[in-house]
Amino acid sequence: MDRQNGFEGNKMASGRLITFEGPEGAGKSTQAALLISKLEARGIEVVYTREPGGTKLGEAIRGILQYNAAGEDPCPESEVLLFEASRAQLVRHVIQPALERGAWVLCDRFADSTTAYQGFGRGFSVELMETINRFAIGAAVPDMTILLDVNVSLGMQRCAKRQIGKKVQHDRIESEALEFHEKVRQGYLDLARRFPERFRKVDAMRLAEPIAEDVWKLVSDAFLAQG
Ligand code: T5A
Repeated sequence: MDRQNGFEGNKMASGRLITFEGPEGAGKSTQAALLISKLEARGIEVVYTREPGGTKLGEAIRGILQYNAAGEDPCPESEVLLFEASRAQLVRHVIQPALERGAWVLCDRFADSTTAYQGFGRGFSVELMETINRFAIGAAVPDMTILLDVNVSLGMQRCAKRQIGKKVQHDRIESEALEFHEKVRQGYLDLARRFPERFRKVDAMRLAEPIAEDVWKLVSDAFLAQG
């Protein structure tokens, strides 16, 4: 295993895989959208996707994981395996083909979410989560993981604000206790320290625009500097 990266060092394709991670309300979707417009303006094909979801199977799993679509709560072990099933499908059906044709894939959450939420948050062995992640992602190793770091109370405030006037309220995992979300945040910070080659931590407790400027600098310096 590549100790700097956290995954096997068997990268396979000409495209780029950039993953956005962070606690609830970190602004992952907002920042992904801003980055997409900058990349597309440069003529780069971008595929945006999310976890759980991104395929028919993955979206069905998302309904089960977030809103109990199967009619009962998944037990913690099932929860891990459902996230991984969604991930395996997304990699084989969307991410891998896109990378092979040279597209850039921006993924809103990826394998590190399982390590942070189910490992650090739920208390499963981090090593076990990393092993299952490697099975699910195969060669789809992120080139860069942007960790949008936000404190739990600010992230939750943003989520609550977004919910105002909507029928669907907080989903199953979002509704976990604040202590759970604090463990998730600390887990992400731990991962960023362990894998500095791949992780880029960005202070997400600011307005969206300066965050987007930092994200753009990180991405363009890493991948576009020569062109
Ligand atoms: N999960 C997922 C696991 O437990 N294990 C796993 O392996 C995986 C893959 C997914 C849930 O599943 C869990 C984690 C999650 O609990 P989801 O619905 O996909 O849930 O939602 P999240 O990925 O958690 O995304 P969030 O709902 O937290 O939002 P984002 O994408 O981080 O934030 P965004 O951009 O939607 O912004 C949230 C709100 O804040 C505003 C936005 O306008 C929006 O209203 N906002 C800002 N406001 C002020 N300043 C800024 N800088 C702002 N940026 C955004």
